[in-house]
Amino acid sequence: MVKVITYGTYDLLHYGHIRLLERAKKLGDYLIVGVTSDEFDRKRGKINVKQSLMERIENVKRTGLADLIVVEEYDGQKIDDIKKYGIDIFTVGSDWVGKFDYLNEYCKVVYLERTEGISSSDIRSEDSRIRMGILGNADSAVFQKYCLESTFVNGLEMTGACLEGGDISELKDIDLRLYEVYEDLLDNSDAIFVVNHPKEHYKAIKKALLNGKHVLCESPMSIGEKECEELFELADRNSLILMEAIKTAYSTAYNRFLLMVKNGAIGDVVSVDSTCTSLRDIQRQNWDRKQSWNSICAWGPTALLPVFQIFGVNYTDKHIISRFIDEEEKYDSFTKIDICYQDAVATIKVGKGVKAEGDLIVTGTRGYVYIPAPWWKTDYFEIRYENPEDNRRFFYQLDGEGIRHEFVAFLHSIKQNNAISCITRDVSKQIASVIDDYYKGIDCSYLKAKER
Ligand code: C2G
Repeated sequence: MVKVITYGTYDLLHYGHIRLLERAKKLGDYLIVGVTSDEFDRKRGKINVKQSLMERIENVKRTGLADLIVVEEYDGQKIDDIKKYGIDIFTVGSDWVGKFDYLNEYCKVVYLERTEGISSSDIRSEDSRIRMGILGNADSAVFQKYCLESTFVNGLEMTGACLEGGDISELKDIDLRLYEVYEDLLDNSDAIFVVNHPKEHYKAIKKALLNGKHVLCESPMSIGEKECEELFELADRNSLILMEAIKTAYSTAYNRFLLMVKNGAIGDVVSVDSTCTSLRDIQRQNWDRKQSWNSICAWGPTALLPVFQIFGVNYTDKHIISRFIDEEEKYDSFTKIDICYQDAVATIKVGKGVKAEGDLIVTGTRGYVYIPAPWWKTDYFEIRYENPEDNRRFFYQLDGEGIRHEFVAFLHSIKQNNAISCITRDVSKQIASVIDDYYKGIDCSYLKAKER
């Protein structure tokens, strides 16, 4: 009996896949089909897969061509499977020519002609083409980054930009249609990515929702819990998606770390220490304080995210300590916030005018989690115990700092008309509330910068 094996994602099964499986079957007497797991696809950069692993397995099964279906979960599994199942022939479409020649050491490798004119990514793009406009006041480098990230997301087209309060000619070298006024951007978009100054977020989001547009907004969504609540209600009333953007929340490693902590990997969590600093912005030549986000807005949401996601939002009290660059503008160079719960405490430190080790440490009664700087671009974390031999290390590839994953979640939410955000609404509202208290001076004390 000649045994054949082939692998694939088989998302939105189409005749290109089926023709491949038919010809693979004809190469021998017994065909094994390896269907890739969601995690394995994400790890190898396939972030747009629409269907779950079970749906994809079911579709392959229904073809009746596979004698056995296995799940491909890790690099190197092909060699293990070839040995385990005594495979005679490995086959795959000709788009992979050369990539699997190394398997000739274990079995015969056959590349079958790929069927032209059909692909899962084309199907994905057709049925979920969303035109996204960006409303910002950031520099063009940031717009470049967002445009690049959007190219990895099937069906998402970054179509236009509006630079509020900025010089639109700064964006001349990005391939986006530029709009002088926000209304024109709205008229030519299905969804808006709001990244202008946080003080303008509430107004910009409300206008987009009232114009029937979905909204993804860099956190904080508003300055004040009440406004945040009002925006979510407005989105629900209009069956629109309103999602908060904190890219860390969409990194696989960050979500794995959170899951392990919640599953008790380090025992009861007693403390979270989260630090985010960067001098880059204020050291830039053309740094403009009026346009620039202060430390609490630029870094506060990210630093607060693990605190509220681990302990929840019902803390007993907090103390905000800030050092200003500009007291009138409430532009802080450094802010530390201590947050107390019944049975735990958290400290965040954020700063655009200081430099510190940007790590995240989660203290537990059995061990602790250590995420090294820059922890917010989470791709690696350690779980450490008293006995170092029990320590565990985890690495999950993070492409694009998590922005493309954020876009995928936003697109899926629009498609399913159901917000599948990694950030729950109570966390969004509490972030808005803490920043509101900062501006109102509630629970605050201040460090006096040294007179020069
Ligand atoms: N295929 C094809 N014609 C198409 C599309 C896909 O012949 N129009 C083939 C691919 O070459 C592959 C199989 O169908 O052999 C499954 O394709 P995908 O689901 O896109 O998965 P892919 O990632 O290409 O699978 O490690 C091997 C990879 O997993 C191969």
